[in-house]
Amino acid sequence: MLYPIENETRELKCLDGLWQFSFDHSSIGEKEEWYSKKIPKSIDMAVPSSINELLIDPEEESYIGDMWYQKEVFISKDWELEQVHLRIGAAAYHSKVWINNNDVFEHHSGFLPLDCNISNFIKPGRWNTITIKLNNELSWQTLPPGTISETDNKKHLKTQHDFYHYTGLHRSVYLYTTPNTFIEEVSLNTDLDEGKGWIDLTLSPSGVKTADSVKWEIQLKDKEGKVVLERKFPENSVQFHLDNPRLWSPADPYLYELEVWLSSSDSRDKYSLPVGIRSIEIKSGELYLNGEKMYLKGFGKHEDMDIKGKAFDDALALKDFALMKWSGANSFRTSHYPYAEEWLQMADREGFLIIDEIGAVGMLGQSVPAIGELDGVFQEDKINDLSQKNHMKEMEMLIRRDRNHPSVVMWCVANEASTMEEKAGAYFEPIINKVRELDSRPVMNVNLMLIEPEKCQVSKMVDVIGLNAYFGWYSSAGDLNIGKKELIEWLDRWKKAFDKPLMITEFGVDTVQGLHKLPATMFSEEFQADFLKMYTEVFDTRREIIGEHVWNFADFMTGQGIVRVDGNKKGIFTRQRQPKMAAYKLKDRWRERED
Ligand code: GCB
Repeated sequence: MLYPIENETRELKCLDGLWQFSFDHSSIGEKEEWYSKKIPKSIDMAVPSSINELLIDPEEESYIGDMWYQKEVFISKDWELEQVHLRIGAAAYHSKVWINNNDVFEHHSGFLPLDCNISNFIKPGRWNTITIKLNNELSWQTLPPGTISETDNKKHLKTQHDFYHYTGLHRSVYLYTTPNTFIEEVSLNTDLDEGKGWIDLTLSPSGVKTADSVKWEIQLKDKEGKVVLERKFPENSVQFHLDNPRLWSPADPYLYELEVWLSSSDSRDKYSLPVGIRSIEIKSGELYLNGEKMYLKGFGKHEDMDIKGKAFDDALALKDFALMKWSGANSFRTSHYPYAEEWLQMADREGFLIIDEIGAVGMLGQSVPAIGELDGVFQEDKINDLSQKNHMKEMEMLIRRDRNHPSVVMWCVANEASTMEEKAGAYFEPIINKVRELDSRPVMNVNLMLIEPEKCQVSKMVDVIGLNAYFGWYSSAGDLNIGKKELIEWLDRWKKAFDKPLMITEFGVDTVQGLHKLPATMFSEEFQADFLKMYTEVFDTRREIIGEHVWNFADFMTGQGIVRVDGNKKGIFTRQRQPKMAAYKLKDRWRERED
């Protein structure tokens, strides 16, 4: 799960660019062994990118089923003596990989990386073929869930989530090498105690021969490259401390560099990663970073952009961070799935706090808007034991990928699940226990506004209760006076039922940029500004609220439907990242708050 890097012991080759791509409407590719030849009727396809906005034919744009990617890659002769690994940042949603005719790996997560050792299947010094079969069907057992129907030989997907079902190789594809005995995992946890910064480090080697022993060496360097700590040890875990370390925080996102060396009888491997020393805790119902109270200001986001869809793009990410900084935000939630790790790396450097969410969105029996009756879903034929097993597995992968990032301050186990159902408690309990077993960060679950606190089966298990509130929009539409009463009454009930910290994970309204109305009415820029003002005034009177995340940072694409005109328009910025009026109001509010 370590992010691929290059250095004196490792090489890295990026396979981004154009790949060959074919649709497989009748799912015959495997039977016809497409991996053993050039995939038929192929077209050029960009990687990383979603396929959807690159295609003009509506049947292709909304295609559900099997697809194939293929690329010829020259592998250097020098790699003969190394271990060679393939890493795909994200393949949405199911993928199967062949290297030169060999069936190598299967992966079932649309938002977490696929990483496999392909040394036994490559031909160094020659051209090699990488073939990937992708499938974008969802079921009640996938994250997120969805259901498939078929008419006239065409598959249709129905989901309960409110973002476009983009498909493709969404993140970079790499080949990288390691020595034969190599560092497979580095897991670190930092804490503070009386001026000392503690680091717990767990290291895992791979490829160690029996009867061989490995030796570890670590160096912690400051920003100037000066070694501030050095250790040599044979064990796979160690704890050490720094006196008076420079702490990591949004105001000063200071990163040390940790270099880890592994030596065995026949090889040496090195892996380096940035380390931010900080503590995070919930104390007396509030959130503390390095012992100081924090109020989270920021956004629910999406990985979403014109043309490239859900692809990770450095330029877009830089722009988003610049705009979030400008607005005075200090945090965001990876709603509603794990984002590319590059987002977390940037957040570490830029000083943002992240609520890291898994792809468990739409575990409920109806779709947006968030009103109406909820049908049961925690049952044998829908969200069942297999769903729970997959959910747990993805949570584990997420924690293994992201735990070293100082920016990650909380894990979020689901967005808007049907948590009033009796069986929801038994479903979430082992998942939350697993998260706690793997990591010490606070755990959160996000609730839909239809959830009645007194009936919620999950909130008692978490540290922070996430709330999505749209009173004055989905209820009492357009009336902010009644909306305010409903909001206050709902918050009172949550406080009474649990007396736990509340995080407002969503509040916002669809707003058409350039539409102005006096007096303010729905969809106008004035209404968005008034709505956010009313909500934030209420938040300011309530000590139990530990933060506010506006829905959404930017307008984003959704599936077609009668409540969305060219996507969800609740952005404070447009999809092209230009500000609406409310952006300036938020900036004034957030920049003024010291915490
Ligand atoms: C929600 C969902 C979010 C939707 C939003 C909306 O509660 O969590 O995914 O986009 O409402 O705009 O309806």
